[in-house]
Amino acid sequence: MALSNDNPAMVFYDIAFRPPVESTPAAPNPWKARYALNMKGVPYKTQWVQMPDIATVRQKVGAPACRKFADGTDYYTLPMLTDSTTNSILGDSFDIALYLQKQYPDSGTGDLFPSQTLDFKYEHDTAFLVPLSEREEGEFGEYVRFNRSVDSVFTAHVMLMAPGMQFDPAHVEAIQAMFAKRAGVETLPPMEFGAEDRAKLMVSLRDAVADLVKLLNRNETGPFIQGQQASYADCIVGGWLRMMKMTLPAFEWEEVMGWYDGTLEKFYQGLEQFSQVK
Ligand SMILES: N[C@@H](CCC(=O)N[C@@H](CS)C(=O)NCC(=O)O)C(=O)O
Repeated sequence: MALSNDNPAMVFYDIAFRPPVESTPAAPNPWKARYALNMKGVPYKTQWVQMPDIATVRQKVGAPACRKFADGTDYYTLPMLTDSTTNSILGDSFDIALYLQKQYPDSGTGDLFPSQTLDFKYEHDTAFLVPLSEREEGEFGEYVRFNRSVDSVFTAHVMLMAPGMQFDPAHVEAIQAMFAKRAGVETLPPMEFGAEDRAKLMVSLRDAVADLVKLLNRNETGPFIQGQQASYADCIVGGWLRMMKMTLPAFEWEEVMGWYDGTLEKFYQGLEQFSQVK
């Protein structure tokens, strides 16, 4: 079939959650890439993948795993982007954004990696978790470090989000079996924990993002870190806020939106224009 707007050269692979899948994407790293694709305004279509199928789909496309489990075995993840015009396969959200910037330097909102100071640091013992975003710092070191810190702060509070992930009922058993196997147990214990523990974790997250909020407030001309100019740094934060929006109970999400005089709400609303699911 010839390439067209209905059959674009770029295919973006995201994790399928509860149907209708277009209304429920909840994974933060795919969201970072979706924001970047939409900022660039380039044609692409989404291929939805059930979690237990990610490894097979990546292997079929020829994308090596970009994460490892603690025992050293491959951990296949999404997002992934393929571009048939350049025969490219990108298997990591950061690589997708770099690729889009290289291929389409002036499209859409322009430079995804403008030079800027991203001085939010979060260090936490997340050794119990498999690292999400290990990579060489290279040319865009400021963005790499920022990605790592933002991933860490939200990952350290992921227990607020994990119980709210809603999978396709047709696949939920297979998904739970996969998680149990990873944890080395027969059956997963219930993930819910008490209201008091959740409330404590909410306070912990609110305090942990104080410096991130300062960064969001630094330029008063607009909702983004650089004011009116959106960049990949905004996609990184937006990806995690999206996950929270999709998984927290409504009253907790409202609370988050109200933190720090609504800074996070203003930021989140600013990103709405780049949130189309295509
Ligand atoms: N460094 C990778 C991390 C990707 C990643 O961890 N993706 C998660 C979703 S946010 C995933 O695919 N998880 C699948 C699983 O746990 O089976 C990236 O930035 O793309």
